[in-house]
Amino acid sequence: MSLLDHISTSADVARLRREQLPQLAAELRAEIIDVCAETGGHLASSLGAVELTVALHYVHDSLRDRIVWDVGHQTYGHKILTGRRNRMRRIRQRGGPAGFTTSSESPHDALTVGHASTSLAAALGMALARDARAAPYDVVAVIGDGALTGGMALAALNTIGHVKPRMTIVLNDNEMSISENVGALNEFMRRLQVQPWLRRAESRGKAALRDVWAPLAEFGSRAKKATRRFFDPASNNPFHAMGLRYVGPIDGHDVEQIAFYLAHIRELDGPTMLHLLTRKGKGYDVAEADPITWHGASRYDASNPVAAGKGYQWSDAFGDAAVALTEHDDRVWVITPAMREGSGLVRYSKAHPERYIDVGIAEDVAVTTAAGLALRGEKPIVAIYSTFLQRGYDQVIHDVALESLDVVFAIDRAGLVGADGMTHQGVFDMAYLRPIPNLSIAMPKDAVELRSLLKGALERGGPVAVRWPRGSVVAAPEVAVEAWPAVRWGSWEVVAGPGDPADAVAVVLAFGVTLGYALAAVGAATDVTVVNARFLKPLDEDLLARWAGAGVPIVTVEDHVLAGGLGAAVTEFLADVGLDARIRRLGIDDAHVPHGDPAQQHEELGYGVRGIADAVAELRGRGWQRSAVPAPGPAGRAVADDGVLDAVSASSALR
Ligand code: HTL
Ligand code: MG
Repeated sequence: MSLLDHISTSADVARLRREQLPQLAAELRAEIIDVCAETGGHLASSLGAVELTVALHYVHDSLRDRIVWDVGHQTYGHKILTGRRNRMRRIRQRGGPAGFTTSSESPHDALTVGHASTSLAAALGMALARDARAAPYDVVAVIGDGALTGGMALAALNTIGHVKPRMTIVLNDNEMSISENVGALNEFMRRLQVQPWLRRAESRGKAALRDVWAPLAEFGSRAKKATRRFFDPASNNPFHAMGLRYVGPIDGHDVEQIAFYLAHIRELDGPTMLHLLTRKGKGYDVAEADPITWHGASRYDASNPVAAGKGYQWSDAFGDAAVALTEHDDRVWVITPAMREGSGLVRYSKAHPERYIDVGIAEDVAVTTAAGLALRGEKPIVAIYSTFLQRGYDQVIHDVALESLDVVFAIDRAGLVGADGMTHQGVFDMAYLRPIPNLSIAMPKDAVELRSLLKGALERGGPVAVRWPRGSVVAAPEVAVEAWPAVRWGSWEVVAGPGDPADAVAVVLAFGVTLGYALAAVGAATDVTVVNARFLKPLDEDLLARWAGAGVPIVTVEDHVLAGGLGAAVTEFLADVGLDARIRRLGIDDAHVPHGDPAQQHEELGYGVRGIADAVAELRGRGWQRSAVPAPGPAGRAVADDGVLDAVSASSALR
């Protein structure tokens, strides 16, 4: 008999007998493997958290209590147990559930999240709110060992240990971030082994464990000595030093045992950390054997799982360029905040371990470490996703740009990212970087131009951001660094159509992904010019002034929010120099864009091939008509009830 068929909320789990929990865990695991086979997703992390998930729902009620998952990528089990089982076959796809906990998706999801290290501070806030209202619920934060490397998590622990609200912190420790976890705290946790006396009690059975617990939980004076050993297994336990009660480590795949501890901890005052040792990918051979590959899986055949090859990616183009540049100049370094695989740095980390550092999930540290290196004459490249650079923003301004230090920001996943959705969209970086003095921003059209821009950035000095999208690209031919063509800084290039404004009825300014769309939209037309506007800062002011001055209507196209992007930069420049150009700005208009297929979303948001063609037709046919702008939809709305892209109604097809 299937237990899972009868479960759609925590209360259904709580009705089970404790002995049934292992069966539920087994069913849940099988279901997660099936779901990910169809859709891909964060398989290994979710598998490692299966027993924890069942135990949490057995002890806690996710409608009443607040279970705050960090990152939220390990919650496929949680989603299946809380009424979303049927919809899971479309997880991370258009209209399906998000890949992370999302409070607008379900009342069982305490937090909308996707970036790491936020759970502890958010849970602290919830516990404070609860206590202020004397409300009767529990707050449980679940944080991975990787997420615990983030400064925000550590700073929140510092406050929690000081304020001491009643809360449970589950440390889900699988010794892995996406790649192997790093850091001194991580090394310390490896030294914390399951206590021998605890293991003995465990092997004598749950009853013995209960006997051990009873006096411990009471904190009676008689039990104090024994208690100390259990709660403070190493005299220098840093969690204890930070003011937390510490329990563990315990086996994170013994569901009954986890439930047992959770039930007792919720009765205790103050904050308690329960340390679980888990295995990433648990229960699925391929994922256990290679949790890095199966961290984020593409779809697979569940009976014969083989990881899908990805082909040559923009990240690979960057990694290859970085290796070559480091061989060319031994002052070049690469810093990653925990994204070795995603940023294309596996080869680099092996080729140049002495110039490579993974700082953990600590983007702020990545940026300021680069500043320190630059201050001593080195040439650091910070390899970072657009969405995660948001975590190092003050550091970019304050630590790098004020003194115009030689730091290159190698920004990956710029633009819509697809399945990761709303939390991971790389559509803000130009807007937040553009106001920073001394900093250049560029985006290449291909892998050859990527190399040239990186080389130019290092030679030129000062802070430079080079950004590129997620996805595949044609590899650049292997050529010595000396022979990589130089790009004149701040120059745009005409890639199709008339080179003389006198012969053009419109000019499309595009870059990155949208350049391909622009070329397709313009097609065989001989009177429309397409420009690779590869520098957002500095703009190619000469080119702009020439075309606008000749009265050629302009279309700008960007895979980015309109506020503060290319269209904004162009419009501001033209206004400042007194040129009154006809201009349409295509891009994302004031909306959070959920998960989906990026190419489809670009079309729906009005900056795909169709949107560009329409804008050009409009400009060449009837001239500039404000009335052609469609009525905007609800601004800033995110996911509609069915999760379908709501921003379409606010589409920027014509502007
Ligand atoms: N930086 C920030 C601020 N947030 C995220 N989410 C990342 C980078 C990328 N990232 C993940 S999952 C993950 C990283 C680095 C590893 C988390 O390790 P943890 O969990 O030990 O916490 P585990 O996978 O179960 O071992 C995603 O973007 C999904
Ligand atoms: Mg981990």
